[in-house]
Amino acid sequence: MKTAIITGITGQDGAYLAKNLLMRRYKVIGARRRNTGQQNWRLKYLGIENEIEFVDFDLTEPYSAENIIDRYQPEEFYNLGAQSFVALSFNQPHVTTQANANGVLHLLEAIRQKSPHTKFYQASTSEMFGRVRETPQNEMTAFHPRSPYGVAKAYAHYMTINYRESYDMFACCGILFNHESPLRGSEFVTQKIVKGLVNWVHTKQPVYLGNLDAKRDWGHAEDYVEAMRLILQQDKPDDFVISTGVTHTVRDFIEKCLKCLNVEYVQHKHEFSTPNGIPIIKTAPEFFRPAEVDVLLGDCSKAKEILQWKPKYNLDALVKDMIKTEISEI
Ligand code: NAP
Ligand code: F7E
Repeated sequence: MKTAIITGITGQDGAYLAKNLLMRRYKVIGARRRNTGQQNWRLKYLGIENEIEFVDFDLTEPYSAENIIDRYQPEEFYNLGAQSFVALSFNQPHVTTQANANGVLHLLEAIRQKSPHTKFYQASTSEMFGRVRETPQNEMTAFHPRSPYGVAKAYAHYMTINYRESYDMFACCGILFNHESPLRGSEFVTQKIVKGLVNWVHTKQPVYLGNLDAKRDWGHAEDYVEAMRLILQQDKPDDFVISTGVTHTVRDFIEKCLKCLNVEYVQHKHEFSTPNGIPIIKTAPEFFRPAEVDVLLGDCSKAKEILQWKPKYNLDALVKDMIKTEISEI
């Protein structure tokens, strides 16, 4: 039986990855920080809360990393913990850097010193491409991050590669493009739209958003956690772009949701309304960012070839899954 530690176990990806590994008979150690709320709701939703051994952990505390790595000596370590909300990173750049950059250094150093056989997965991100230098983006595309979140993740990405090259560690980065699911946090645009529009059907309260023209390559988290697992099963450590290879605007996502909900609509420059003028989507300044990533589109040819990975969900299937779940929950 292999042991895997997952940081960020209470988040979207942590929950799906835990389920994936438990199905393969892993012992899963969930590294989570103390919290007074309903932190385990995703694990409960997937019916796996009782199959996980939890351990206290915070990315910002170096001893925390050392303690858990020394104690469990895991075969695999998936670092999915992060302050993951890009918009918040502009208001909390220090907290974001402590967790997303320095936190990763703590883990790498703890593995080097206490458990060098442990294979390490770092949750890198398409946000590092930022103001993109080429389209589509692949493993060789230069980074130009546009947020404290992206900058911190770029540091962690290079540090992971540096530990691999300096100390011969099995340390890998998955450069994952946006991935969503019914378990996505409600602050991210897809879930905000899904929840807002299902609520609109009942209340006619408009949903307030920011930039409707941003383009993202959206996949399904269930597909993407399988790629994480595959990355750590290879003969040699390496970095991989994980994406669908298709990009859509926020507007497209809204349209797909409205069609799924059978709502008739007309589009204007900054809003959506019904044909007789009832507002559905409006924009508000607080949801625009100081610097935006306008377009992301991933080229995952390397993952397809080496990992034999490809996504099962396209955007229509993702929208359907999210809307269906939201409707069944209210
Ligand atoms: P998420 O749902 O926001 O989950 C983030 C997790 O990190 C939560 O479990 C959170 O715990 C934990 N966390 C935050 N700060 C921490 C700290 N100081 N110490 C320990 N744990 C901490 O994010 P996700 O969508 O699952 O993403 C997983 C990882 O992939 C993140 O690193 C994210 O940056 C990266 N990523 C995500 C995407 C995407 O589209 N989803 C794409 C590329 C990369 P609490 O429950 O205590 O808040
Ligand atoms: O924004 C625009 C916003 O917050 C997507 C994280 O998982 O993926 C995620 O980061 C786009 C942006 O995701 C609203 O300006 C418009 O252009 O859903 P998001 P993100 O910033 O792309 C990457 C790969 C990660 O690594 C991150 O951890 O949608 N947008 N109006 C809005 N976004 C939000 N959140 N809210 C709005 O009202």
